[in-house]
Amino acid sequence: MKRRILITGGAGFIGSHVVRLFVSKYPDYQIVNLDALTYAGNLENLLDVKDLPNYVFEKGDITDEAFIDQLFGKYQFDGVIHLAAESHVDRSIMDPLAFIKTNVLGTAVLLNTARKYWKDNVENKLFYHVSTDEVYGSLGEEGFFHETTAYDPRSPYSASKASSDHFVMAYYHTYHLPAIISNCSNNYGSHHFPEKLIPLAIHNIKNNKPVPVYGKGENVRDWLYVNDHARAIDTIFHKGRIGETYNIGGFNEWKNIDLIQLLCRIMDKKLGRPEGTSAQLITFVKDRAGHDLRYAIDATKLNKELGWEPSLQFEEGLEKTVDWYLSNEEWLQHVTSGNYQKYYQEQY
Ligand code: NAD
Ligand code: TDX
Repeated sequence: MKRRILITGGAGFIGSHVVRLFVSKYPDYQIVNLDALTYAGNLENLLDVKDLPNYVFEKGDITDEAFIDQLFGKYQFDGVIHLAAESHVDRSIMDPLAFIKTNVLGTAVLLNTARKYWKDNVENKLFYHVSTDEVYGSLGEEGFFHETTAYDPRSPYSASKASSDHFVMAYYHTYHLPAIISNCSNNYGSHHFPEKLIPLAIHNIKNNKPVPVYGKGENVRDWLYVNDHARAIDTIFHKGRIGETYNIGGFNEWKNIDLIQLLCRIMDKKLGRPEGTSAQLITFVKDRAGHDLRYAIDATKLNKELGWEPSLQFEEGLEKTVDWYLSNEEWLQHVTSGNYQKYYQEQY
């Protein structure tokens, strides 16, 4: 079936991987990438696919009702994969309102417009909302987040994502808008903006700068290779059940300090430095306010119902990620100039 799909936030980290997968795997689909190109959006992420005939880029803001309405009118979308968001927890602590605007209002504008355009015929329509495991709050030493776990967001970022999830389900129940949500764990891989732990650490180790570890480094995250998240989105978009939530994760938990130690060993090897050199850069800094202790996703439903599973072991994915950063120096230079410097100064 030929489809017209709106992907929001396609110039960002995960979005660019989703756009790349869809335009190359589905030559019959028209893929429209809508992105405001904030500090996190970068069309250099899509240089390899930008000239494909089934791909179009539209610059615009998801909170701009008139623009979104005009876009739906122009393309008559039958699917939306919504990734556009403010995504960094530390920035949400500095400026919560920006997160409420984009993540809550922006999602509501998209839902409302989809509802308007799809109201007479919802057949073969789908609003797919990409969300995070952070909506479930923080775990102790044991247990997992399941699709039925009660929401308990604790940062302005996770509160804004939780709110957007609630609006998606409200539109499903109230207006019968066909919708699906997935909640994924921490992603890593190429094109990840270097404000986030893994690319920040790679960048700093390479440049012999301190690697900041918050608190004692005991917080635990469940890491998934970004291409595996994109594959999960593809699977759920095509095979998921309307009105359902799917958790996506790698069953791959790491304490931050252990992860950074592993990364230091990989970097020593790749840079030809004596073992132990990079680890000397580890610097414990003030903890993040309200720092969630542990996230762990149970992705059994997605595996059992739709057959998805991660394709890579963490060490292999991390090596591939390091290789990408070491051979894409120009990309890193571009994204770490200008505004990034100001943000980085304010952080420490
Ligand atoms: P990102 O910050 O790298 O990219 C976000 C993109 O959205 C950027 O291209 C940005 O320009 C765009 N954008 C921001 N505000 C916009 C607006 N008002 N209008 C239009 N475009 C706008 O984020 P990411 O890490 O790729 O995350 C993508 C989505 O996946 C987010 O919804 C995030 O909550 C979710 N998610 C991320 C992770 C993760 O580990 N990174 C894990 C689970 C879920
Ligand atoms: O410099 C750092 N030092 C450090 O110790 C940074 C940037 C982070 N950390 C810690 C905080 C977290 O425990 O590392 C862990 C990972 O931090 P981030 O990379 O900022 O990710 P996190 O806060 O876990 O959120 C990410 O995963 C879920 C994404 O940014 C979210 O968009 C996603 O929803």
